[in-house]
Amino acid sequence: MWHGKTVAVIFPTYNEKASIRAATLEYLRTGLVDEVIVVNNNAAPGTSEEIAGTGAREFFESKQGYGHALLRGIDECAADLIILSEPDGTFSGNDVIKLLAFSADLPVVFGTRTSREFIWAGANMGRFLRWGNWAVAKMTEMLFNTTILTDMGCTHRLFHREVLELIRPHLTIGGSHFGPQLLMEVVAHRIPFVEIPVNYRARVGESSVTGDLWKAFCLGMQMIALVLQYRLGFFRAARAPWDEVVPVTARARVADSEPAELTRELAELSQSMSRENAPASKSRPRVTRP
Ligand SMILES: Nc1nc2c(ncn2[C@@H]2O[C@H](COP(=O)(O)OP(=O)(O)OP(=O)(O)O)[C@@H](O)[C@H]2O)c(=O)[nH]1
Ligand SMILES: [Mg+2]
Repeated sequence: MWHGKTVAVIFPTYNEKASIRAATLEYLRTGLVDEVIVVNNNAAPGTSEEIAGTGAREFFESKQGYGHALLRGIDECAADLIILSEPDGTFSGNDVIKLLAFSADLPVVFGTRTSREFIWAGANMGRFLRWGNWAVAKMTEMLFNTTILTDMGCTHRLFHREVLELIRPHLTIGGSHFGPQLLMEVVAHRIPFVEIPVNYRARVGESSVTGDLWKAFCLGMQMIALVLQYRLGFFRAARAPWDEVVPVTARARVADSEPAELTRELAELSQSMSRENAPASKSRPRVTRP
């Protein structure tokens, strides 16, 4: 729970039998996550047994692919704040609070895996992946005049529920470049967002996407094609801008949900501070220099 809003984490799973239990518990242990939704995408045998008893809810999605799995999770999720992640050990539960902190100001918080200080030893973020992701993100930033973007495909992201409701009809990609499509739909709807560095650790087990350089290169090409298609207007024609559809800003909604007690305490604190910082009493004699 965060400022009266429920928080859910969605994990798509395919080949994470060895890490999914620890990942689920790591997120629940933060005390901020109300529920973990696991979408079993024809996952390795034994995955369900690993999830059992953790408190996570498991759904089964038979349509194969990263996008199909995440979409199923989104459709099943009723939380106010929805965090996407992966249960392969790469993302950290400690970053939940960072995503949530920015959710008070903006309806979308994207993670980036390309900040050097956050890339752990052994993480699959070599030069090619890091600069490739950065280059396509910068291209997007320039073509659409967005705020800073340095990663197109980081799964670790937070959305206010209204955002996903707005863009859900336009999410059509079932495969690996669903991540970039999600980002492009946020951009196309002109939904305010911020990108923050998140920890990126070594994966437990084999990566089936970006571990293979050729697959990663093809994914990069698909990302570039997708961005250009959006820029050329193939997908953008019928997008209603966020400000027109959801006129109440995320900031106002979070402020509304702050407990009255906290608001009163803050008011008292600011009053006492303004008293303390007020110029010294006028009755006090001025110090005159000789
Ligand atoms: N490869 C693959 N992953 C799937 C599928 N369905 C769900 N996923 C999930 O998608 C996530 C990404 O797959 P990974 O094998 O970790 O690929 P990756 O190298 O992390 O890819 P990036 O996150 O794009 O860097 C994992 O959480 C998988 O469980 C599927 O059909 N194929
Ligand atoms: Mg992964």
